[in-house]
Amino acid sequence: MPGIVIVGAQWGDEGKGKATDLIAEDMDYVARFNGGNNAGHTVVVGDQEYALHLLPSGIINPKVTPVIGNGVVVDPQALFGEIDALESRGVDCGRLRISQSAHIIAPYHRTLDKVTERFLGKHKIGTTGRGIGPAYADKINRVGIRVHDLFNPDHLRDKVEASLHQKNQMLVKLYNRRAIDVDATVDELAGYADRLRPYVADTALILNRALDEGKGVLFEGGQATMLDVDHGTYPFVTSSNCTAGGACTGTGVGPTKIDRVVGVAKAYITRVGEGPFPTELDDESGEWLRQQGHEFGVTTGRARRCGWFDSLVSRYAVRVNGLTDIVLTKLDVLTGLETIPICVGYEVTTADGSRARVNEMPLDQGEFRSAVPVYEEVPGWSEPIDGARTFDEFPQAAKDYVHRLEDLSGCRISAIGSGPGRDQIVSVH
Ligand code: 2SA
Ligand code: GDP
Ligand code: MG
Repeated sequence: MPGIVIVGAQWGDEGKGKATDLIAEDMDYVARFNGGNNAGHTVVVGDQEYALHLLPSGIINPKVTPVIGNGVVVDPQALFGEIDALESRGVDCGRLRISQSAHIIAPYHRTLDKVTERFLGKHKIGTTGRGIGPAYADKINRVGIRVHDLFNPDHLRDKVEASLHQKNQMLVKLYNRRAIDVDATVDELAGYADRLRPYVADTALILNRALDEGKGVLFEGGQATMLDVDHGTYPFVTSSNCTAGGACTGTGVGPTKIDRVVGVAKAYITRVGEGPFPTELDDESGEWLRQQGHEFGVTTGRARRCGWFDSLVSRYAVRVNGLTDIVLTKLDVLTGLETIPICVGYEVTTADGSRARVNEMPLDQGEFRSAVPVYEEVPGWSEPIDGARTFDEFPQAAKDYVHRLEDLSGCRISAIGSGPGRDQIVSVH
């Protein structure tokens, strides 16, 4: 059985939750490797819809052991809230295993996230306000608190003091806010220890042993390629590695154990938060996509920005993730369009002020910000496809659209989503 990585190929919300739930059918473990409860992954099973944030999408499947890897940032309050909500609906979360080395999102990280965004003003990132950036910043600054620190009260106090020392000076002097109380913070975090203990494990050991024994491990990415802190549209990114390499560093499993890397892409594109988005539609077509595709944030409820499929983005995602195949979702949403534009290049303003046509993702953010999409228009279809069970049943124009995206992306499309339901997915051979 293989090691399979699933990543978002665009700016997120491509339907990774659904793809993970499906591929998890044949897997023994599903491990989250990055991000935290900023994620919103939807899984629809029959008439039940589950919105997962911190927990791996495999949690719905009783045969799967869900794992939160060391690369994830864990907000204990959010974790227990999510476990309680799922257990009240009959989903058993007792199998969950959490890395002892995962970093904790403390209450002050949430405060700092919101304060920083407010002070950034027009330069804000449009974060989810869940404390993700400040928690990862502490990890990199070596003043983070890890899961195992919660089990040693003296150690925990030292860590909280070290972390709050500089932050309190900043909060008081720069932001004119009250200092955060060390004692109250230590008490709150220590209060989670007993409930957390049974879930905590050496997850790198568990996953490596599982792979060595021939078991199947699915590595589930949060957010997406274009939100990756290294490869995304920096600074309008999240603070973790959402690309395939993050699966290794975020779980402690080496790249030689990975057999397949699946990129999930929507048949169009959405983005939440700030930052450049060349194919964004700020008109009635964008509103049409938002309504047809129900494009609203699963975590914050924010309206998602919508635009046409961008083949520079998908080609880039194929490259930086080493994708073996793409799962294309929400093709059904495009039904009813007479023609469908596909972005095949950009007109950008270069550093010397001249205009140029580029066919690959410009890594200069100035150029990217100036990008005007060059479109190719292909015929649409009017027949609904949400009931199709095989690729052959799709209208010819839908098949041609899929093949064109495949050609432009330089990667095989292995499955197509034709609706939100678990069974609304069609394999492409
Ligand atoms: P953060 O909170 O520091 O990670 O925000 C930084 C940027 O990352 C974006 N981001 C997301 N983009 C799409 N979907 C996400 N999850 C939720 C969902 C979003 C929601 O599934 O709908 O409910 O609003 C997600 N999480 C982070 C974020 O918009 C910033 O651009
Ligand atoms: P994720 O963050 O990548 O897991 O995606 P989200 O759950 O945030 O957003 C994807 C949305 O699209 C969810 O509401 C899914 O139920 C829905 N969805 C997934 N695949 C399909 C599809 O093929 N067709 C339609 N219409 N909806 C889909
Ligand atoms: Mg989402």
